[in-house]
Amino acid sequence: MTSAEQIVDPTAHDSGNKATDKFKANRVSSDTSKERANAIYVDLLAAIAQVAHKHEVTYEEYAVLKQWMIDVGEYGEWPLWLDVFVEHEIEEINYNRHDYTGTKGSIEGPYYVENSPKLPWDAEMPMRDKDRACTPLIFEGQVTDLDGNGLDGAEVELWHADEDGYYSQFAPGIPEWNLRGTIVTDEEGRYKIKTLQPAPYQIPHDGPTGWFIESYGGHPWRPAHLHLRVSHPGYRTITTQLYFEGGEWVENDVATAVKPELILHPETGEDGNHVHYPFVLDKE
Ligand code: MBD
Ligand code: FE
Repeated sequence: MTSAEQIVDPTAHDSGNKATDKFKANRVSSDTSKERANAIYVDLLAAIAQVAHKHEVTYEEYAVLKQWMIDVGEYGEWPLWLDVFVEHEIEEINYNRHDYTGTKGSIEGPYYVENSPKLPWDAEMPMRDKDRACTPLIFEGQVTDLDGNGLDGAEVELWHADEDGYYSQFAPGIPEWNLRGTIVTDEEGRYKIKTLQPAPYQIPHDGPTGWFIESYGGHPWRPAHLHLRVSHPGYRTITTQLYFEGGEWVENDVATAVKPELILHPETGEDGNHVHYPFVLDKE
């Protein structure tokens, strides 16, 4: 593509490949032993065998699966498909593994970017005039420890989609850090962020993840949501999402990432919608 070409609609191919490129930039590893890997893979293969036998999968269906997996890779949609359909299980398992009593987490999803611009505790998110014309959302609260002491200098990283459902850095034509910021709490741990009211969100569905959903008669919708990562040295970092009471798809999220504790109760004011949320961090 030349720089003179204008992309009007971001495609699944485009956002998928951006998510894949971002993911690949950090090579990951884990200290899984050979014994543990063996146990996991034996069970994984047994689960596949069980499903194949149960449904007497045909050769045509097997070929379609092979083709589809190749397509998911070529469209760069593995981060999308895995985070929509698998990440919530991993998140739950790893939350239950510890006896945390602080704020609950949720999945990160495919569109987190680290090192977003630092903002003071009372700030407006980076946004365009187009975003400023939407219903404002004033989101405030306090970051505390388990005893309720405010945490000075905690970082509240916030990212969310614009009114069209696009995330900066994953859709073309949006300023790099649009609707992404790292708010630093004041000495009492407070934060107050002005952003826009997000809308229900359709995951990219014009590629293999969308074909997959279409094939079984599902839907590609997520409820309107804010993504957050809240951290302070010495405390457990929380990755979470917040939703809006009564919002469409809150009861039926394609990514299965809603928990009752993560639902905000908006109050409508003259200057926009107001929501409060406390973040309670467990010690590391
Ligand atoms: C999103 O915005 C998202 O939050 C998840 C979990 C999956 C796809 C897109
Ligand atoms: Fe999202």
